[in-house]
Amino acid sequence: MAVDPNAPITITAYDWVPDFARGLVRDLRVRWALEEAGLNYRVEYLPQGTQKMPAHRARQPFGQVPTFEEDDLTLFESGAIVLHIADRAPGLLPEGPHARARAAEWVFAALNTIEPHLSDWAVATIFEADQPWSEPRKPAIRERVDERLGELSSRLGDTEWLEGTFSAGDLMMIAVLQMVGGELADMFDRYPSLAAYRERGEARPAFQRALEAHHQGFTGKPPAGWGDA
Ligand SMILES: N[C@@H](CCC(=O)N[C@@H](CS)C(=O)NCC(=O)O)C(=O)O
Repeated sequence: MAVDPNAPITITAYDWVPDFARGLVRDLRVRWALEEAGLNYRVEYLPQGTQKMPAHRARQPFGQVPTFEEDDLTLFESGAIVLHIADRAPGLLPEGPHARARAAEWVFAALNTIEPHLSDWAVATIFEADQPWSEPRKPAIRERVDERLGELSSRLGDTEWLEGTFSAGDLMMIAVLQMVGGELADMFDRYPSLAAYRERGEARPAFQRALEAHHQGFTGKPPAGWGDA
């Protein structure tokens, strides 16, 4: 295990989230990058609500997780954190400036081209599911997700990783593809090479260690009033 209470790197995560969010909270991608890089880290667990308090907003202006702290460096945004980790450890960024730029390009594609549609889907089906506008929006969002996954699948083809060797770009893309579940899960039937790609990522020992540590972290209780009608 790379979780070590004396490690110089600290990340933040929640001590409790509802079941639907477990496996999806974005500390997972940071843990995965740290595991791939072989870097020990410790975790500061935030009880729900404290992410919006000044102490945490000082390191994450939007009151979210994850964050990354080491020495005098504090970072927020999972993409920036993963790229920072990748930059200092072999195995997540290939050799050579062009190859590195292409790996970074896929990190941004995951976060900026694929994830927003999956976030829209989560808003419509979970966070605002009870709002009258959500049900009518679902077909259009689903179509956009399908289009993007089809395009990604076409580019990936039968190759193992997006740019030949596993990189931070694959890590972020596969982390984002974790959001394709529930009513969207059938998309993987239409794009089997994408399903196999995600499975290849999930089979990596570093992913498995990160996922286990992610789940083990949920030792807190729901906030007062959670689940009340
Ligand atoms: N763009 C940010 C998004 C971070 C984010 O959405 N974090 C969620 C957990 S996965 C969160 O803390 N949400 C609480 C909130 O927004 O109040 C990143 O990639 O780090």
